[in-house]
Amino acid sequence: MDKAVSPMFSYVVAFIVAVVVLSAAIISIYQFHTLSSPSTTNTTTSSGPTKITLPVISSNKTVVISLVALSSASTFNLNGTSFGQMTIYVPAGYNLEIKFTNQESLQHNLILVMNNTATPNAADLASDGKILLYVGTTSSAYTLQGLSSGQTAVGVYGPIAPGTYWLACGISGHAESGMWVNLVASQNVTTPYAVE
Ligand SMILES: [Cu+2]
Repeated sequence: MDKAVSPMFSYVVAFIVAVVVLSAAIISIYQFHTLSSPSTTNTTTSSGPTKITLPVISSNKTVVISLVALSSASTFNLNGTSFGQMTIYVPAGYNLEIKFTNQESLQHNLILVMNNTATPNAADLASDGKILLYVGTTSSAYTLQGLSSGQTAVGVYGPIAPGTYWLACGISGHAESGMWVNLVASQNVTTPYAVE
């Protein structure tokens, strides 16, 4: 007895097998893609801005601001922040005692600028606002010279008028490369703080 399978039946079986194999292939490619794609959920590691209360010498209404060019961070950093990532809020009318330390081998200084642009965009920051204080440098040398590695300098300015300022490195190109923080003096601030 020859139980010959009809050609039509063979074609149908072949077709079903092909569909199953193709489906399996598509599913595994899809799963691989899903597993290997970066997840768009649960990747948020930031816990939001960090708020730091700044010390005040109440007897003479002085806010103490300490900034360090860290050797452990990018070259043009202040306390590890760059490009205005940090904003310091102080009460208008207070004095500022600004302590600057340079840990890096590259020289840096710190100047207080009442800025008239949103971000530093000139090699000489005098073009971006009015320079009010020089820390670790002088009014004639700030675009060139600063503290050497391991040095600390302190400057005092005040009383500060309401407005927006930068604390930035005055050496040509350093602020443009990110070495600046924002400072806001306002009647609405009672306790000075920094946000980064
Ligand atoms: Cu610098």
